[in-house]
Amino acid sequence: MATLQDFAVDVRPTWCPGCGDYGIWNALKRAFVQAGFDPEDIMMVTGVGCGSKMNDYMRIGGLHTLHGRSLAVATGFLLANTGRKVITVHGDGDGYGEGGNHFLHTVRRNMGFVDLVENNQVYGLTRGQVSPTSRAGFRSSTSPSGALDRPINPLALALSQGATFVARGLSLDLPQLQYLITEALGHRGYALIDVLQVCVSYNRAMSYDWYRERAYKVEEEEGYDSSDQAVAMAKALEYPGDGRIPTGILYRTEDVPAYEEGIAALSAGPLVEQPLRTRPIEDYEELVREHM
Ligand SMILES: Cc1ncc(C[n+]2csc(CCOP(=O)(O)OP(=O)(O)O)c2C)c(N)n1
Ligand SMILES: [Mg+2]
Repeated sequence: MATLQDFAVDVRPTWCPGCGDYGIWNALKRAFVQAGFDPEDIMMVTGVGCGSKMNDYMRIGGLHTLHGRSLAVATGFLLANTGRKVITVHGDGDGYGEGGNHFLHTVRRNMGFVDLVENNQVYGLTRGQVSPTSRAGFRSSTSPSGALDRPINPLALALSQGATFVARGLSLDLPQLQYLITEALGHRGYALIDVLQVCVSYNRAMSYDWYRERAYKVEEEEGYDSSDQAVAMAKALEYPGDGRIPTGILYRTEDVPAYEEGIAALSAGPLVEQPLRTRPIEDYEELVREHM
């Protein structure tokens, strides 16, 4: 059984002091241990951004991809290697902006991996431009008079496309985040965890206290039914909004098969472990004659 120390590396994060990514970093490692994974079981696919540096800071398999492309790369990786536990970790710009198209299709396919989005509602790495989840009126270098766009609602969007696991965490609530990640790691299909993350440098208005005053846990609401899609949608529509922020597992169903479960070739095991079937050179020459 692996311990936290097994996931440690000798590299210090370059995040700002007080960044919400530290909490997410800790919660991820603790969840891997709690869920019983060894470092070599995990493949973490990231994009580009502050939060996408995550796989540099722990001992696991890692793929650092292009901005917005982590879901596409994770899909390819998973289909070739269903024996690994795949998790994508990336920012709100990466996941919902540059990668917005991949987001929709990953959800509707129910790809069997965890998608953790560090949603600080700003482009952090490039020093504070407006992102797809920035609130309307957000002042930044690219929106000096305040953003005109209304923010995307990722949880509602995911639910509308048939998502099978939709959760929200807070970077400042480590025990809840560890719980959400552990549950997501055991989910059958695509599991979205949108983590509202404090950015102490470029989104100072949304401070630790700002979140504490607004956030509440759906699991503490009497009779909350996380298997009811309509109830979950109503919760999802509360934020972004004017009032409170629901956190926890808003919706979950284990009744929908993951995409990869439907692929006949994978019933013989992960592709990377199946014998490579090569064909004689005459077959290839025949093909060339036929098509050239
Ligand atoms: C195709 C492409 N467009 C733009 C960039 C520049 N760029 C790098 S990181 C970034 C924003 C990252 O924001 P987010 O995904 O929210 O992550 P954060 O830094 O906030 O954690 C941008 C626009 C890029 N690297 N590639
Ligand atoms: Mg961001």
